[in-house]
Amino acid sequence: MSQLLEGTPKKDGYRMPGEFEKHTGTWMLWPERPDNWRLGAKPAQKAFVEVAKTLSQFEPLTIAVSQAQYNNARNSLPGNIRVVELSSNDSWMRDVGPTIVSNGSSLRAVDWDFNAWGGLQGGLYSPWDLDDLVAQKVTEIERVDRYKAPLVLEGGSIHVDGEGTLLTTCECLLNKNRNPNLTQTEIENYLSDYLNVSSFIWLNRGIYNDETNGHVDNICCFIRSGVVALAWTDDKADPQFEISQENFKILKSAVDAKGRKLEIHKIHQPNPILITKGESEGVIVTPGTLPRQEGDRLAASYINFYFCNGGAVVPQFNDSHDKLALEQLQKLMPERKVVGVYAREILLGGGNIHCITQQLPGL
Ligand code: KQY
Repeated sequence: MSQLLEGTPKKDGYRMPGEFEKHTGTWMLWPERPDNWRLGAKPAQKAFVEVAKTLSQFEPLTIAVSQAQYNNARNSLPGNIRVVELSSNDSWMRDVGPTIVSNGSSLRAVDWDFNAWGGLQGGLYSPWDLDDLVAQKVTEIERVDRYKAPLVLEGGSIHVDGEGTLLTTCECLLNKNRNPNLTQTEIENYLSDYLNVSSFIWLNRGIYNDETNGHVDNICCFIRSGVVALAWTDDKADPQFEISQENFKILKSAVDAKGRKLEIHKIHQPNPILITKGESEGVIVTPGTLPRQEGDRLAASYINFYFCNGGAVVPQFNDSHDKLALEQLQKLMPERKVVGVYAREILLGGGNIHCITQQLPGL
């Protein structure tokens, strides 16, 4: 049972905890659609299994899967992972799942509107009706009561420090393909009401060529309150250079909700990763779905990692920067075990490890 609630989390004393705080568990979805995942999603499924096995060593994990893929998913995943049948249009639990808020003794959910990253003006596929119901279905299974927020928002477009500060990008949240009738102030007011935040850090743009319109979870995240990691490049010829410089300046002058200046750590991104001919040819072309073309640059970033209890699961690309990213992140969070998972197949679908996971905070 999950009740639809009146009011807002803020009025009721609930807040969104930082992802780095304790979790009850994690939810993921199983990849399947052949017009986003090459070769009938087989290689992506293997990568999701690796993420799932790694993550489930740290905390309880549930994977939602369609009826058609139930046996395949169940047989591919170890028994410590709960597999439930639940329909969706694709597999981005970060964006379609609920945002869970806590008052310290109980959890509630925020269920945002979802329009597939831009609706009919630049969205990535249509229809998205099944995705839009995922948050509600998860709250039913978890028996968590739910607020319906009147705002188009994906979980990957926000990060919070759990102490009143929210990090996002203008490129995404102010994009006319999300909430065209709302001003920045009106959007901030909704975020304040539904996440209980009071201070907003607006980065400009996200990772170069990110099909989500620059989700913050690919460019910058909180390591803990007061400390952020920013995707970086030293290559002045890379269009990412200017984007990261711009964001660094914004972070440098930012103050969080507690009045603190931020400690900023630069994490050098991998060298540009392009879609190969073979990878492109493995994806079925469907009208209205973003094509995967040979030579297109993928939005690769180590920042798209996921915190779990006592650990962090970090994308790896077989790139010369992989090791450094792992070492830097491990140094930044010595209390956690930082683990790399090869994630090119997830990247080929348009996101990464953070985008395919959604936490249920702890109490
Ligand atoms: O990065 C994400 N949060 C989701 C990416 C969606 C890509 C759909 N093809």
